[in-house]
Amino acid sequence: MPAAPMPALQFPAGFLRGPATSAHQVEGNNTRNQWWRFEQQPGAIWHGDRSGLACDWWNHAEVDFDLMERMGHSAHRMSLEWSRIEPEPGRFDSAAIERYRALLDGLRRRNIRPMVTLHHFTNPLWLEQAGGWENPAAIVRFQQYVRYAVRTLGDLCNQWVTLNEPLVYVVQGWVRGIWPPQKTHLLAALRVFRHLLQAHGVAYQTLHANSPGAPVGYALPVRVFQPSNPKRWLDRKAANLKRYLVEHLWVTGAADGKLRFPLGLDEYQHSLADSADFIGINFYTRDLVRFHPDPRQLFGEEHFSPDGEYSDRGRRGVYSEYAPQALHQIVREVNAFHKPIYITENGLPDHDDDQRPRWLLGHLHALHQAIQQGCDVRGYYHWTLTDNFEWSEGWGLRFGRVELDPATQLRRPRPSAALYSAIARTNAISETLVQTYAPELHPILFPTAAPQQQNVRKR
Ligand code: IFM
Repeated sequence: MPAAPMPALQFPAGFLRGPATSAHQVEGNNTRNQWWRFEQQPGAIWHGDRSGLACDWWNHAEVDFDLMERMGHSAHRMSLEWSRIEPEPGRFDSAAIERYRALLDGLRRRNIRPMVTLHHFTNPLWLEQAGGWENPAAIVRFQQYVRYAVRTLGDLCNQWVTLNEPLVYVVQGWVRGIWPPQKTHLLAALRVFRHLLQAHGVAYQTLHANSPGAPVGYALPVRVFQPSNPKRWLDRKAANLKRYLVEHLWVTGAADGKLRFPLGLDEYQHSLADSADFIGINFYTRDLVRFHPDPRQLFGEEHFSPDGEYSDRGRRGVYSEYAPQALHQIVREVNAFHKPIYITENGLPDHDDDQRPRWLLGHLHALHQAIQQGCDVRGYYHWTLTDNFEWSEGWGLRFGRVELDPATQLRRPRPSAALYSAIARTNAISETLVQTYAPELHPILFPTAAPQQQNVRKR
């Protein structure tokens, strides 16, 4: 007699499921920001790619909204493009706001709850020309834009993210120098970081003053740096230093309002204190760190485990190692701040979709375990629905559950689209889904069920 199926791994009622996107990566023709200008430089983007029409959301986002609805999504994290809303300093564009109102309304009519990010890597060209985030005036400029956005969109959006991955923005632009403004200048990097943290606090207050009931948070890039050799003191110190700079400075600053060294000397910022109603975690991988004397590497060289499993990004750089246990670890750590947690991004580049189903299941299982252990996780935003413009890697990395041909705008769902859709619809991971999409995970997700035949996938 066949064994009765095990009970599904059920997520709590109201747990939000849907994709995450950002304006520049999906809208198309965002010609007034610094990324558009950067893309025109020869050699800036892999294979000379450009964002171009991207996923054509400025004209036809509803095509993907329909897909989300059909896939049973209950939430979507998107961002606003500052350079559309304020194309010149102090001149706000009501037509852009009308389009964003239509987008937010379109989501709500499909029963998809929007979470809106106000800054996701791009700046208006005019801000960039005035010194960008190195200039403290950016904080006031950002506040004015945020005030306008919440006053004109606040009736349609009741959850806000101030800034996306501030540390990624700083490291890529001022430490590694591979994103605009292409600098390698540690002091300037710290200045920008400090201004971003202050801007977060100011934006938090502005959002609350204008839309008191709407929760506000940030989306933190988390890489769970671990010592390459835990027995080596220098490796442990190097990993801890990275965790301090990349994660702790921000999270603790937004909790107690202090600008810690090297951002400041513990100055207290009233607007920053208790400035997160929730914590957003963007998780893609863990990093191993071995000590390195180079201060530009922050005294730690990042590398991946030699026997790890990698996404399409391979061993080249970031976002690559399969490490759901690190997601579990970080969720438990962040839970100590007693704030609701959202996974504001998680995904992988996988053009042939031979890993995505298993990675999805592995990470959702890690979250499920954390929830069972009492962590207050309220939702999971998968990066992403449709292939989109992946910054320096252009169209060379495919993060979508739906394949997109940017030239024709034709969309073709990959197998993982049906998987995530089934999870989203039922708010659960069933044994059948695991058997169908990643049987090798069955003993891990359903350890007390009858043993299944193992089918280990390629590395
Ligand atoms: O595409 C990016 C996104 O803009 C920020 N987080 C990581 C994603 C994948 O690299």
